[in-house]
Amino acid sequence: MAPATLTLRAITARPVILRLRRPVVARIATITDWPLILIDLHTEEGVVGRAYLEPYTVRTMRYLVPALHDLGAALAGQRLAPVDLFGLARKSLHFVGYQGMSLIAVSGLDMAAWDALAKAAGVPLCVLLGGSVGPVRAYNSGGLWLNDPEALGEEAIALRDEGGFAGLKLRLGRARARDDLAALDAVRNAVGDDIALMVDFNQGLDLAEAMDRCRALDDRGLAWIEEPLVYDDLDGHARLATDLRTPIQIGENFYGPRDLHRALRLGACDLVMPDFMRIGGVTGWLRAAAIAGVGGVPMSTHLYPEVAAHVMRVTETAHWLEWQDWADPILERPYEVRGGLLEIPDRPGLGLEWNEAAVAAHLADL
Ligand code: SMN
Ligand code: MG
Repeated sequence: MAPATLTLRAITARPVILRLRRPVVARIATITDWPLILIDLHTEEGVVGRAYLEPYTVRTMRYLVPALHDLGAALAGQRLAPVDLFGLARKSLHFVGYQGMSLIAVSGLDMAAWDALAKAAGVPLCVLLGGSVGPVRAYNSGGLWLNDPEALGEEAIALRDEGGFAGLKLRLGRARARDDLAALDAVRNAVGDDIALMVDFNQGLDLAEAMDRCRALDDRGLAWIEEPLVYDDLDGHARLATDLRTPIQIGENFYGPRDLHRALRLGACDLVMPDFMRIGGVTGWLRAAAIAGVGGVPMSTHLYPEVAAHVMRVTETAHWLEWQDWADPILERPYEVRGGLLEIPDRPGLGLEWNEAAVAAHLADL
C-alpha cells in the first residue's frame, strides 16, 4: 500500500555537466557543456521525487545547488503537498525577490515534489493531474544552430529522422540577414513543405532590425518567429505581433504565470512557450496554462521534455512540445519519440531514474 501522506526529509542536488552532441550556437551564447542539476527529494516514507534543472551556465550551479539544499532544510518535516510547498518556498525567498534564481530553485523543488506525489500514488504524473497517458506532438529543437547554412540541409534530415518529427526549429540571427534566409532555404529544400519550421532569434535583434528581418520571413509559412527581441521588451514584441502575419512566440523567459498574463494583456505574442524552471515548475505551469486556456492562446513547452509531456496532456491549448535529448546520457530509461509523438512511459511519476554510473562520470567539481 502506498503511504497516505508523505513528509519531506531532505533534498540532495548534484551538478553534472554533459557535452552536447550538437553545441548550442545562438545569437546570445555558444554552449558546448550543458549543466544539469539532478534533484532527489527524499521523504520520510522512502519515496524519492526526482527532477532536474538546466540552468544554461555551469557557474550558476554554484548558487543553485546550495539554494536547493537550503530549501530542503527549511521545508524538512512538512507534508509533501506540492502546492503548499510551492507557497512556503516562495514565501521563504520573498524578501530577496520572486524572480530569477529564487524562482528557478523553487521550480526545481516543485517538479521533484510532484514526481514524489505521483510515485506515492503509483501513477504517471499526467494521470495524477487528471489526464491520461498518451502521445504528445513534439518538434525537434536539438540542432540547426547558427552554423554554415550549407550544412543545415543534411542536419535537418538527421534531426527529422531521429523521431519521425513533423516539426523542426532553426536558430536565426546571423550577422547577414541573407545568410539566415539561405539557412532557411537549405532546411526547407531538404525536408519539404510538410514539416513545420519554427525560427528562434534568441533575443538577438533590436526593434528596427527585427522589423526588417521578420518582414523578410513573413511569407515563408513559418510556424512561428520566436524571441526576436530581448525578452522583457513586451512593447516591441507587441509592435511585431501587430505588424506580422507569422505568429510571434515568446515565453521561455516568463518568470511565473503573471508574466504570461502581462504579455497576453499587452498583445506581445500570439503563442506562448513557458520554461519549467522559470514558470514555477508544474504548479506554475498549471496556473499559466489556465490563463492561456482562457485566452485561447496555443501553449508550447520549453526544455524539460519529460515534465512537458505530462503537463501537455492536461493543457487546454497544448500546441508543440519542444524535444531535446540532452538529459538522455544520465537517464536510466530515456523517453522516446516515434512518428513525431513523444511517448509517455507507463511508470509512476515522471519516470526519471538516474543512471548512477553516468552521473558519477559527469559529476561537476564546482
Ligand atoms: C534555447 C534553448 C537552450 C539553449 C539555448 C537556446 C532556445 C530554445 O531558446 O527555445 O530552445
Ligand atoms: Mg527559444
